Amino acid sequence: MRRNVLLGEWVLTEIVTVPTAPFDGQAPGTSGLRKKVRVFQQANYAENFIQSVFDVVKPQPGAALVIGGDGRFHNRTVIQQAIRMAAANGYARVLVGQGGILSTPAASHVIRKYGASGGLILSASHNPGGPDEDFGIKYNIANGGPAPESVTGEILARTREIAFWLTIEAEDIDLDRLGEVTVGDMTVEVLDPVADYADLMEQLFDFDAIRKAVSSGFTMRFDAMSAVTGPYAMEILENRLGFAPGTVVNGTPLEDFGGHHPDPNLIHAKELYDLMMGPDAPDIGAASDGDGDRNLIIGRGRFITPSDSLAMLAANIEIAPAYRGRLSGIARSMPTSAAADRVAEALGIPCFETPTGWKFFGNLLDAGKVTICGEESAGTGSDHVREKDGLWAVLLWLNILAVRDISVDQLARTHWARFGRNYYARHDYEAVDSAAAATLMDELKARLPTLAGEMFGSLTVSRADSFSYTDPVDHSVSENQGVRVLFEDGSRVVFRLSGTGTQGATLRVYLERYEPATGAIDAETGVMLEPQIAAAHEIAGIAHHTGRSAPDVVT
Ligand code: VG1
Ligand code: CO
Repeated sequence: MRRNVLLGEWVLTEIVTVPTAPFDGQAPGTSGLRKKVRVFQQANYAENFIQSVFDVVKPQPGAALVIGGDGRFHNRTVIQQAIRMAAANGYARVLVGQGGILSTPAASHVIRKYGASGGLILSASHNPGGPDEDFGIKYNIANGGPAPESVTGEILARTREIAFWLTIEAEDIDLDRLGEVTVGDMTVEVLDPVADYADLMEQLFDFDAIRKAVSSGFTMRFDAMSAVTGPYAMEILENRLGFAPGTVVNGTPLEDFGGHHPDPNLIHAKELYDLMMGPDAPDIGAASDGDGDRNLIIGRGRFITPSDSLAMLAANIEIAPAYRGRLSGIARSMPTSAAADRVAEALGIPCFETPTGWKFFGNLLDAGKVTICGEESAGTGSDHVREKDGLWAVLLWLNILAVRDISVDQLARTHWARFGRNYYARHDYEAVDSAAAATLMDELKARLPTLAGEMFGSLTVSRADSFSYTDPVDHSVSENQGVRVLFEDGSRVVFRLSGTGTQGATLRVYLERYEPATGAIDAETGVMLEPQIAAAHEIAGIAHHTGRSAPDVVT
């Protein structure tokens, strides 16, 4: 209700009902609904999805909603609309990042810190931005994590039958001005997107130790890729930790990420990679993606694969103050290498293998079964939030290096000398014809029962299956989470179709081979994986189905 000043009486804010019809294909994928901006710009498109979320989560009286995004093109438009819709759907309060900005991990933290009932995160992560590029919407629940499949399934069902969405008549708010405003009967607070997150990082890590290393000459470069982590990295690395001005490059978030893919890998962060392999390399190079949840770690002359990073961080995490004496378990997504499993085994703690996507870690983290988790796709995180967290991983690396007084390369070598090395690569075949990709996967699955015992080059298949996961906490089952082919020598190939692409299908082929500490731990990854690459081609008929003999991207 709102007071009508002229008449001196209470009136209800009028809720406007807008008729609509369902759109096909609003299924939330691995990490929310992702489509081209042009698709999202259609009348009712974003509104249908947001209303479907509200219809499913049914905000209770007093409920607060967090809204923020990675600043890409179309971010502000959707935020203004979402605020009006939240007011019409009964939210009491919206917390929105200044300028519409909240990195994905920061949004997760804000949801948790302020006890919000959930949040809308607007991002297409590492995908390019701009009028002809990608946009996305994801709903996170009260624990700060991406909605689990039970919720996204209901949202999808709702999008298929939606007939109207609710809004109120209200002007756009000033997203750039900190403080509270009223929209209908709802309070909107525009908050500093960086402060709470930076404070949290300072509680978790030994900033003094890092500052000391910096003052004794420890150097870094952080490439924010013109995406959301710029302001966070500036505040934490340069202002609070004392790294030299200019340590953070591409630190201003741009709506089109400067025309690049904000994807922190060796292809899209090539400049950083070249610097780190050259004579002027600082001690560590790092980067994050569009929405700030991924990380890339490169030492002087040494790239660390995300799978190795997870294992190395897990092995050293108790160096960081907030984790001392409390590493309960590790979780990794199925395609992530088993390097972390060896650490868990050595430490006598469990290691969980989940399907791809951070939503599968939520229950394990909530139940205290795991403290750290990670994915081969450059995602690492812990129980401090319920999303993967790019800067968190970078800071944990810094904390470990500062305290152990060791280089990235030395740390990696010491790790492999103890645990052995999991050579690992992912080959992506992008924008493949969707029907062809589906046929490839279908034929592959049809072959599974008879694959065991078959030989591909020097490799003999020991087991092959379609990965199915039973959540150890709520016992929900997720089937068809990727095809695994395991060989007798312990190596493996995994096949999956991406759930985040916006164009055709992306086939991901994951390759892994283990060498014990006594074996070849300093060889070239590409060479070491040749037998697995050849086997993957033969088993899946990649060239036959996709018309491609080589991947578009190797990470
Ligand atoms: C990819 C990665 C997955 C990650 C997901 C979201 O999914 O493989 O590990 O969780 O992106 O990451 P897919 O279905 O395309 O393989 V992020 O940084 O986009 O939100
Ligand atoms: Co991301």
